Amino acid sequence: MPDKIDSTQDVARDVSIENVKVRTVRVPMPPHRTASGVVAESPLVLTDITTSEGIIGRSIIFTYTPLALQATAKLVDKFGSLIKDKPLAPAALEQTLAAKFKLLGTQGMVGMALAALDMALWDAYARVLQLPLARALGGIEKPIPAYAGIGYDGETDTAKAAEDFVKRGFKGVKAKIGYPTVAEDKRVIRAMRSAVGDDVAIMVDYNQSLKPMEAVTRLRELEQEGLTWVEEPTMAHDYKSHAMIAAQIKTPIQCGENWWGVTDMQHALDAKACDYMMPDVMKIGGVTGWVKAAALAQPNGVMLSSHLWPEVSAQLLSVTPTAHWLEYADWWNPVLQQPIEIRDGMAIASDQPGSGVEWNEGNISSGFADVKI
Ligand code: SMN
Ligand code: MG
Repeated sequence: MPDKIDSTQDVARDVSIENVKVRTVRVPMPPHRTASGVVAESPLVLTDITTSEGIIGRSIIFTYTPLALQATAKLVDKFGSLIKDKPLAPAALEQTLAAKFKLLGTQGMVGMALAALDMALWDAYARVLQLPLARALGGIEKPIPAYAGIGYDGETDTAKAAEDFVKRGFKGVKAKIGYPTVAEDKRVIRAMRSAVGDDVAIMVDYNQSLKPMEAVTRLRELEQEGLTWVEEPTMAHDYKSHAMIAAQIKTPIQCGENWWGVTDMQHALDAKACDYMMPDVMKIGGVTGWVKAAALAQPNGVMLSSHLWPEVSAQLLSVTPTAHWLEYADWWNPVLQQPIEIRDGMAIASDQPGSGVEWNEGNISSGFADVKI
């Protein structure tokens, strides 16, 4: 066997975890409105795992509200102490850590903190192998169709935002709806359609805001609008009602961003809750969780899209047999050295070692005072 291959294997085998560093930042952003609340800023936990080789793995955790920021960071720090001096073996560490939370469970902030470590461990692992994450997972990076998200911003502003994204090359746009009446929802959709034309995919997102029967009556009225999907019409964990809606509505139903781990995904599959699935790499359990979700999606014939985390998700969708759409958002660009590139509407997964997460330390240390978004 050639020496080169032996030495690479040895490098990966001997690496252990030396240090886990955790920071918090609050990145300003234009408010993102939904029918179920506003995201006014991006509270992020930034994790750096330093290995014995000096290679650093990084991850971003998004806590939605600053109220959960410090507590989540504390958990990442606390759990980080459990992996010090352990071999850099992300999938094995995921099992070791999960075992410690069998009685408590791994939903909520516990799961977020575990995902912070998992994503940083995989980033470090890919960097040790000097491969993009997609290749470290045995695949190859590939372009993924990207759509851009638009808030609950009314007819005129939603249509204008959609038009701007399409001018930038996006082939899909998703708007938050769930206005007081279906007539208003329809007006927003039609304004978007007339702004972007027939060749652009339009998705809509109710963010869990409708009662199940209300969803059936509303969505029936939207069946002629040519929507690519309707997302989370009702409560995320009410799989039975989602199944009832999906059975009666022709437009594909999309769900997944609120599933905690693949067990939730399995429950959704068992219930036939939706046509498409879009796990969130953090809530589904990091890279390890996503890989399990991708494995579950394929035999069930389910197309998988991503939720936020465009850089990491581009790597993961590259190795997902049923990859569908990547959700584009630029909210965290200020902390990144190299945000994901969109070329002709496709997300281009980084061909550099790692998961695509490298800090813009200048912006992070400046506290974002001067960051223009
Ligand atoms: C969403 C993402 C982030 C914050 C609020 C809502 C969302 C989506 O539902 O699908 O992008
Ligand atoms: Mg959504």
